[in-house]
Amino acid sequence: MSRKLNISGHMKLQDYENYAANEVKTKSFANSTTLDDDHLEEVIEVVEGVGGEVRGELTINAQLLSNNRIKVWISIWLFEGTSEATSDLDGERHSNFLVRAGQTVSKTYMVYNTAEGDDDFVRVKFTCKNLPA
Ligand SMILES: [Ca+2]
Ligand SMILES: [Ca+2]
Ligand SMILES: [Ca+2]
Repeated sequence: MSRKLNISGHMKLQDYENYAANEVKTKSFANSTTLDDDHLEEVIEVVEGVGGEVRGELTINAQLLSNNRIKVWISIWLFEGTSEATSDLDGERHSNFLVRAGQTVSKTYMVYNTAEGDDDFVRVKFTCKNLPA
């Protein structure tokens, strides 16, 4: 059992500002790997900061299952505080989905600053392809 997994997308971050323009940044990511019995699982981590106050962290975990299916788990965390290195977690999202053999699945996830209710956000858009190896 062997499949090729292509993942590509981007993370868009916004640092909301009261009296100035909001600060935004986009970080792209792409990963191509072969999943097989020796390499059943692939982990992608993306970390980016914006505006001196906001940091987005993304983890994608993809695992090869029976019948050439690939299960994808995604976690997104939004930190906001007095620096981009803050440990103040203000929003998070966790989800998972299945990509069957030959399928292409596109997803968009929004994470807002739910702790403080302002317009900071981390938006992750990406596409997963489960291809023959
Ligand atoms: Ca701000
Ligand atoms: Ca700022
Ligand atoms: Ca905060």
